[in-house]
This record gives sequence, structure tokens and C-alpha cells, in this order.
Amino acid sequence: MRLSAYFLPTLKENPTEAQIVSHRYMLRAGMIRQATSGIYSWLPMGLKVLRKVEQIIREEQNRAGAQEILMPTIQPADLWRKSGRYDDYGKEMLRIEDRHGRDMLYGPTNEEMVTEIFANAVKSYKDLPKNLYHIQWKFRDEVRPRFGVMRGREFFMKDAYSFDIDFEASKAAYNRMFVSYLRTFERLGLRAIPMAADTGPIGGDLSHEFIILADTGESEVFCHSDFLEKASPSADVDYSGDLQPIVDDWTSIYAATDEMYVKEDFEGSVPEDKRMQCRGIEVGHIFHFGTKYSEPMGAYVLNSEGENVPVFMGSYGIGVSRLLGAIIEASHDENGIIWPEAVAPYQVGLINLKAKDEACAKACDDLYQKFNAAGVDCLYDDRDTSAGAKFKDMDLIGLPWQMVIGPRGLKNGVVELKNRKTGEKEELTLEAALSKLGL
Ligand code: 5CA
Repeated sequence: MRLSAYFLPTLKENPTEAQIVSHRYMLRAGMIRQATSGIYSWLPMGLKVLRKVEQIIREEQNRAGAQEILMPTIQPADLWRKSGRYDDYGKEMLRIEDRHGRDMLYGPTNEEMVTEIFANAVKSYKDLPKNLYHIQWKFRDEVRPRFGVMRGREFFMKDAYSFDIDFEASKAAYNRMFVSYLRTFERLGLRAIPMAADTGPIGGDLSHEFIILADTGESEVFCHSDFLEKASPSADVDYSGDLQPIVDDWTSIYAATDEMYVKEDFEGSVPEDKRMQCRGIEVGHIFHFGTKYSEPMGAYVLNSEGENVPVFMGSYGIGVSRLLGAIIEASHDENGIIWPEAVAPYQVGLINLKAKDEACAKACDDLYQKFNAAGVDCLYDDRDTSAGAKFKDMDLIGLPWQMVIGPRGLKNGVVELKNRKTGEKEELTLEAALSKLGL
């Protein structure tokens, strides 16, 4: 993409309404714009990262055996009357009346709808297990929307729902999601810690929140520092095998949010020099709730003895849009964002220091074509502006690599390659620089 043609409205000044760094940088780097409180438009670069995050989540859900569907954002209230949550959900639910006077709502989550779909289609234990997920916008009329996409009113969520014949099978489904979450967050360049959690309005008896440690997080958390070094399950993890040992390994050391924190357990099980009391961002939340929805919604199947039994269920959420904020909170410096390679909007920023110089423009245009031909996503700053402004914008945007081409370097047959994360700059021949970028 040529920057001269790109819709990238960067801001020089910090927007006053943004209290935390991720919100400031998302606005300044031209990723999002607020439509109204807690509701955002996604501009090209923001959307590009959102799609990359979404795709990694999708790949890991598929790998773990979940199947993608897409349910609507608008749901009939009657569905929620069946489960009893229409009244329970309170003011967080955005309620709408259609032209026929029927009560509708903008879905804050989809347990009811997916259970209804399942109940109408599956009648036998032979069709189990099933795990259906979608990645869809949700609406919760939060009392205090804040921190940009971190606590929005409209936000993008991945929600998966598992259906099993009994508790044991359902626990195995829970474990598959648990392991896939460890892999997902690892791929996103994050260390997420599974913590025993409260189940809130979703309900159930077993629940973990996946939390990224960050000073700006909304939750207070207590955990063992060994979590920071633990190796995540590898890509070849066998989802058809017994995952309990992995789950046990990740839940045997102490980690709890403040709602579940017990001082004696924390201090009794974690040596003093390994105790971490800090703040965290909840990026995922998984729940096992047995028959809480299947019974009222009529999701029954015949078991192997010919008895009609309610299915055991779990639900598994990831805050897709929140993750962009969380990644930036975890990876930035005073100049801007530092994108992990896996989600970077572009792999390399090509900076032409002198757009009016013919030799420079020619060298950069050639390089840009080379990148495009090789499938390397490149953002090409071909604008006729000052070098200083170009460097500032490129640092703010936070692409992993910057390749700088100027008239002096060209004469000497070298380009400058900067690693955004380490700040390291090297003067290299073009060939050496390209080979460093894997070309
Ligand atoms: N039905 C269940 C699991 S599918 C559910 O809704 N869980 S949840 O309420 O915990 O939400 C799942 C994830 O969505 C959270 O872990 C969080 O990362 C994200 N999330 C929740 N509320 C918001 C919000 N207001 N803004 C941005 N992300 C949010």
C-alpha cells in the first residue's frame, strides 16, 4: 500500500479523551474513530489488524474441532424468555421493538440462540460431541464504557458453545478450548494466564478467565510468577487425546482474580519471591455450565440407554476487538505501537527519504514491486514530506521492520534496516537487507 493513497488519518497530538496508551495509539495511528460512547468505526489499518487477530483465533478454534457458523446480531426476546435471562440481564441489554411491536434485542451473547439451533437438529448421543462457534459483533450497554475498544458497548467477540452427552465428555470439550486458548494467545504474541474466575450472568460451576498482565487492566489479580516462563502447548497437540495433564499443569499453580482470591491459599502455596499481585486484562473467558440452558431450552438427546437427557454445555468467549487494545498495552514504547509479527498490519514499512529524487523514487518503486511480488505486505511511504515526519509516523504505526532509502545510501549501495522492537539500525546492501526479511 502506498501511503500517499492510503486512508490513514494519524494524529500528532494525544487525544484528550483517551486515558490509556492503547486507546491513545489506536486513535493516533488512525486505526479507529469513535462514533459515540463505546462504539467505534474501524479504519483500514485497524480493520487489517482486527482481521489478522480474528483469523488466528479462527484457525485455532478449527484446529481444536470447533465448527464456524454465523448467528445474527439481532435476536427475538422470546428466546431469552425461555431461559429466564430476558429479565435477569437488566439494563446491559439493548432492547428493541420492531414495527409489529415484537420485542427484539441486540445480542450480548448467544447461549440461547445456539442452543435452540442445536435442539432443533440433534436428537441422538451419536451426533455428539459438537462445538459451534461464531465471530460476531455483540452489544452490552456498559455503565462505564471506557479505554477505547477495551470496554466498548459494541464489540467483536468469538463465542463457542460445546454440546456433550455427560459431564465427563463436557469436561473434555472444556479442556480442548482451554488448550486452544493457550495456543491462540501465544500465537498473538501474548502471555495469557488462566485464572479461576466467577461465572457472573453466564452461570455455571467451572470457569477460567484468561488474563494478560498490564498495569492498565481492570481486574486485580494474584498469581505465581512461574506462569511467565511456562511453555505453551505446541501446534501438534493432539486434540483427540487426553488434555487433562496440560490443563492440570496450567491450573496447579496459583492464579486468581480478586473475586476468587483467598489470601491464605495464595500465601500458603506461593513462595514470597514468586508472588505477583498486579493488574490484568481479561481477553478470554470459558465456562462450563452443564444443563443450565439445555433444560429450559429443550436441548435433549437420546442416550445409549434410550433415555432422553439434557445435553451438557460450555461456552467459550474471546474478546477479539479488546485484544487489539491488550496487545498494544503489552507491546509499545513512548514512540508508538510495536506490533508482534503475527498481527502486524504490514510486515515492513518502506520509507523513501526524498520522494522528489528520481533515483530514490525508482529504487523504492522497484523494491515495492518486489515486496508485492513476493507476498510481503509492505506499507510504502512515498509521500513528499519531511524525513522526521515519516520516521515519527512509522514508529507510531509500529510495523516490525522499517527499510529506509535515501540518496546518500543509494550512492554507497546501502539501505538502512530498522527493527522496531529492538530499535537496532543496520546499514546493509539491498540483498543483505532483503535476505534479513526472508527474501
Ligand atoms: N457467552 C460467554 C462466553 S462465549 C461470554 O459472553 N463471556 S464473557 O462475558 O466473559 O465475554 C467474553 C469476552 O468478551 C471477555 O473475556 C472479554 O474479553 C470480551 N468482552 C466482554 N465485554 C466486553 C466489552 N464491553 N468490550 C470489549 N470486550 C468485551
